[in-house]
Amino acid sequence: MKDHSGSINKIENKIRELLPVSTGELARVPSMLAYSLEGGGKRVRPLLCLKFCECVGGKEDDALYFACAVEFIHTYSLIHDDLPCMDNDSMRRGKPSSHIKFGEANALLAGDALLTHAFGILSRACREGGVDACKCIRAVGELSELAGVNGMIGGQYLDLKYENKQADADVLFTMDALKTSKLIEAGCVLGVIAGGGSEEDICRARAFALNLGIAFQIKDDLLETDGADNSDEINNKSTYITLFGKERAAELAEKYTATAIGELDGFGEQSAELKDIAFALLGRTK
Ligand code: GRG
Repeated sequence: MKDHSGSINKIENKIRELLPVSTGELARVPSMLAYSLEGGGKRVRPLLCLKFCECVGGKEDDALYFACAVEFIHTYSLIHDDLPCMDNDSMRRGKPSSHIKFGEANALLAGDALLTHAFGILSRACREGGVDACKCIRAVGELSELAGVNGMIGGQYLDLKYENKQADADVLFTMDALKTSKLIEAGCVLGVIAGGGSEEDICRARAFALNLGIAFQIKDDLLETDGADNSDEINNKSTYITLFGKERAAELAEKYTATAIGELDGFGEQSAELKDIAFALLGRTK
């Protein structure tokens, strides 16, 4: 795969630059956000955002604010997902989870702050990033939908609802399509918007993200099954592995990746890097 360290470095630097700043009694609050944001994340969603922007004729830098806003939302979802009332995971991105480090109430606040700040970043894209105001408004609408009740939150609701219950294949697909694909879709669609792509480009990005997200979640479940702490097992969660077994789940991850890659054909040669990223995610080890 092509080396994406240049793009990742841009994302890392912008994330740091966009962190809220506080002093005095509040000085610790931004550092709680920074703790979860910095170090260890693969930056898949923001990278897809930059690459989709390029794919439709924009420059990576045009999509940087949008990319970071999606990563702020993603990081909030991880902090909340790790809480004792959710998945109860004590490690995240190779270090103690936010609630282990700062306590449960502060972790809740850190997640809330990241969520709120993400929408401020979309407005700053216009005010200080030179992004067209109409693109920013469209991005606000897309991100709130995709991260909201009919998006990521809805998926998490189903995930909790089906704890201790076997979900069938249809429920599982819906759950993962919401919980995981929707935020990946946010990265992809916001990239197309930033790059000035057409409505047809946005449709292609959505179809790609749906399939990539399912493949991504199956791979995540496979990695969790092989890891030391399997919170899916502890929480009695339904996954493609509990439903179909490891071998069939791995085949399904391949199938959804191939479908995702196929959805990019309409972009022509411009989508080569995106195809490369989708394929590489299938072979990831974390
Ligand atoms: C509102 C209290 C409250 C909770 C919301 C929305 C939510 C909790 C959780 C979202 C669901 C979730 C965490 C889905 C998992 C998606 C997934 C596979 C995450 C891992 O993503 P990676 O591998 O992580 O990209 P890194 O660390 O590399 O960024």
